[in-house]
Amino acid sequence: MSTEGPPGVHPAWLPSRATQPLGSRRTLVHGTGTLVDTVRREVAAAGAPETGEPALVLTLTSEDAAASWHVGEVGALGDEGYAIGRRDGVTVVLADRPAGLLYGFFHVVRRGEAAFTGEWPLARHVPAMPRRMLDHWDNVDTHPVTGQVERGYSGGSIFWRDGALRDLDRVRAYARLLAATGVNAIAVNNVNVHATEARLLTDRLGEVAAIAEAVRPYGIRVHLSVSFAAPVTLGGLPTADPLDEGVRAWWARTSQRVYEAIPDFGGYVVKADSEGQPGPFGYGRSHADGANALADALAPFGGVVHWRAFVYDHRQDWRDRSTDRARAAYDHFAPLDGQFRDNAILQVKHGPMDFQTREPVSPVVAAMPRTKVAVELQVTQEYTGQQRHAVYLGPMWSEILRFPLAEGADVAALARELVAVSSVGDDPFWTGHPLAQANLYAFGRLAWDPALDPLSILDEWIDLTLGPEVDRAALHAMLDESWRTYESYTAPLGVGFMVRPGHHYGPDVDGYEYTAWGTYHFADRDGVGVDRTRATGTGFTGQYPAPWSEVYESVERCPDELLLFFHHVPYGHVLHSGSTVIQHIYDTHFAGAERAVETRRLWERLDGQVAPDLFARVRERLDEQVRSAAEWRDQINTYFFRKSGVPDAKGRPIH
Ligand code: GCW
Repeated sequence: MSTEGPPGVHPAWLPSRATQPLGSRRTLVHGTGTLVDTVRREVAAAGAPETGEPALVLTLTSEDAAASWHVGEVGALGDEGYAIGRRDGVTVVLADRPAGLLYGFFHVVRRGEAAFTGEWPLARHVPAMPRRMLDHWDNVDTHPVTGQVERGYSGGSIFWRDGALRDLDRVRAYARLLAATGVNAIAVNNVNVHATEARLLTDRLGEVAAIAEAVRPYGIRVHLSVSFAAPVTLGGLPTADPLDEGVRAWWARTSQRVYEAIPDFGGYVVKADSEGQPGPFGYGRSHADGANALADALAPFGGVVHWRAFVYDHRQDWRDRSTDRARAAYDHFAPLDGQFRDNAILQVKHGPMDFQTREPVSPVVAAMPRTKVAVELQVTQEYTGQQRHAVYLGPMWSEILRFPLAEGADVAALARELVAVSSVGDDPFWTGHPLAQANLYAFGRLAWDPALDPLSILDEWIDLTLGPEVDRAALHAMLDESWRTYESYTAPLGVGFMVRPGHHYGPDVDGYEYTAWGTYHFADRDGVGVDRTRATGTGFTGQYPAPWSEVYESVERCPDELLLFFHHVPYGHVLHSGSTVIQHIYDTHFAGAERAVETRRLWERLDGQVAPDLFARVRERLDEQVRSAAEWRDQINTYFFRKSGVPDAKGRPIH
């Protein structure tokens, strides 16, 4: 096993340099199991000497070697937890189960030399969420409209090429990278399940089994997106009605075959009655009926169904201002609370709309106390610059996870799991934009521990990936505020979209305004924004628990950054910041585009400090970011100047 991964592929946060501190010291590994063997192989690959005094001991708590450490003090470590401490010149990692040993190993890698200095008592590390999952929107075939990876900005799929499974070396390296962040599940195919991909459930199951085998040594279980219509399209049945006995028997049989091929198979992911995908509504059944049919088929084998809550009317009449897409998930699902099986997990996008740069947290997360809810993030940057703009999303996700949505509970506490759409493709840097690797890294780390500081996570990524010697200050100056920078030159004050229809890159203020998609800003000559109040609007604010139902309802109390999400206000409305809405639009767009230029300038400081190909790739993307940010600035400013007739108080060029 090479520690650098497949040739021609960037090692990301696991270059051989990262395992050097460990590789220069004798390490003992005690225990048995596939994942313990992985740790042994990792230690050997790091080059750790086999003689001399041990400096690192990795042991299951059931082994004799654990006896001299006061294991009892740290309590039970569970399936994936570990404890790490250092005494008498020896660093110890203890785990109850093999997966914990693997995560403890990567903890040592992260700490580098610091893992071998000083003395510290055993500290316990257990994941906040039992499942930390990445969903791939990969297709086997290249789809005529969306390409091979839907919303993929990193080349083709790492799993399939030319309609067939690829060599899986790259997938093994991917699994290793993910394990180092704490991710333990992947769904391998697009939730929009096309004809070829539907067959991964049946006659092409062998391909899924091969992927499962490749990722298993890193503690990762495979899930599959399936079509709700599979009993009809694959099984030849006349119906996919979830209450039909024949349909239920088909799912049971099919799932049994899946588990025969993949004993640790994770389960199904389902996008139903959404954007054209089939679902239970077609049979007059509820989404609980639909989810439970699949959950029942998986239950005997310990599998779960991830049922997506992204259900809305994508054939809306834009003339009808009473229909509100933001309301849809709650309206459909909240009444079903308590009806879902234990092994059905409702997967809810973090915001009520669709992965926008700025949205309030989805009220569904607090509305279903008797349902297991997974919160879904988007690592792939569909709406945040498509990996052409340098946008570090750690601060956004941290803000979401820490948001106190319910009395005494933040989103991290309300969510049972964290899921995200992956950003990875067959690009040599994995993520297209090399700096976008930090997002993938941060997702896993925050899913493990949502309380982590996203800027410290960024430091970890920098240290591991680019080395401790690089100009860290320049990277922080580029990335710490980059999400807010992106926000500042795109759609203002939480109003969202304003992107080019279809591919969603670049500005088009009215691109979706007169379409059926339900994503409007309602700008006219007097004002802009969506009235979602109970008093005069769509009533969406009523889906929130107190105090948010009141805070968002009130134009005075609503936070500036969400003002246009919840209210339609005149251009002269004065924000908490003291600025008017129109002047805020001008100021933020001029400043944001300037910060993009500054970001590009900062990167020049890294010239000679990072590999030339990586340097060049980032530079090329920054050129595009600068161009695109200026285009956003000019289109947004010009649009609102023409609508409002209000000139910029500072007299800057508006066209
Ligand atoms: O954000 C939208 C995307 C679609 C995607 C959908 C979803 C997979 O534009 O490409 O489809 O969300 O999340 O299902």
